[in-house]
Amino acid sequence: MNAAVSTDELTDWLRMMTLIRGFEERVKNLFSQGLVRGTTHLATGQEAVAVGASAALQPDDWVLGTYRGHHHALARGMSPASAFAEILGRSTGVCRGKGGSMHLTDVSHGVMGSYAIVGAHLPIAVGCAWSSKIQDLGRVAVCFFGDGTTTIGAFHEAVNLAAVWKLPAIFVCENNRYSEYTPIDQVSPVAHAAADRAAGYGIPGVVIDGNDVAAIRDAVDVAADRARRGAGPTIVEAETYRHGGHSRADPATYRPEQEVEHWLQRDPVAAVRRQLEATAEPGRAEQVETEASDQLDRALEEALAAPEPDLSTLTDDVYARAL
Ligand SMILES: Cc1ncc(C[n+]2csc(CCOP(=O)(O)OP(=O)(O)O)c2C)c(N)n1
Ligand SMILES: [Mg+2]
Repeated sequence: MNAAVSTDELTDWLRMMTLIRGFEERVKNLFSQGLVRGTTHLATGQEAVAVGASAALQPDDWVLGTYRGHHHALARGMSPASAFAEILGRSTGVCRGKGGSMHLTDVSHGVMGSYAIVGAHLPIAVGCAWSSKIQDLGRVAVCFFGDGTTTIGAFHEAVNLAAVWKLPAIFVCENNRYSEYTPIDQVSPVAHAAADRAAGYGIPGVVIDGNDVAAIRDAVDVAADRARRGAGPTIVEAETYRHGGHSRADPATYRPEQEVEHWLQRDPVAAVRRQLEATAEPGRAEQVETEASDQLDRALEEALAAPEPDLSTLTDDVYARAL
């Protein structure tokens, strides 16, 4: 545990975290300019979970996330241009503009979907893990979900089956303390809504600092090793916080000011930046940030220039063709 972090790793982490943060800032602006239909759920403040977990995974491992899923998709390598295009409903989007912010999917990067129904993707992750086991693929399936999801039946069914069949699944709970507007301690009888439940399924449950990239990488590394050995799943509970409201319609006034301030002080992007500044040559962090920002500007320009899908493609990729 806690393998040393190199300057190159810190550079990669800052680059990706800055990219995710900047991507979501631009998405927020696009929505407020009325350029996008629907809604969006930002992961601002939770970037470390996606970046840390990805650092522990192999390119052919699978991840499944939620409607709050921009960070998972980008951290796994989805191109920002095709993610912007998807959110803007353009034909060059990862789902050809038919999925939008809540449904980013990119099988070529192991992003097996983002799901808007709370808890629905946990059994799907178990299906991925089962396919890996029966075909002896050596791949793990990582399922990201929120604290509130632990109160959904599908969470328990999925964890139970994965534990009984010793499937290579990793259940990563991003405990941001709220389920929409409800504090988790009002709906969970245990202190750690996900990890404390692990004992009931006879599997490890670990609680980690979800704003510490290295801690997440190490925890997922241990869980992935266990999964690949055939020893079964792990629940990793990452304690974190969303800086903004649940969705773009939520001003988040139900949260105590001091609580918000406490977590803003623990901003994971600023933390990685400080770490990099302490080890790299002067100017490295600014250079990384400028490059990420330029990359995003180019990606957004490309997405905005792309056409909307033609009406004739409406049902393409919607129905499976009979063989
Ligand atoms: C089955 C189901 N019930 C209710 C909702 C409405 N809903 C959307 S997000 C959400 C909160 C989920 O909270 P949590 O699991 O903590 O994830 P977070 O949004 O904090 O990332 C709810 C209740 C839904 N989408 N699906
Ligand atoms: Mg939550």
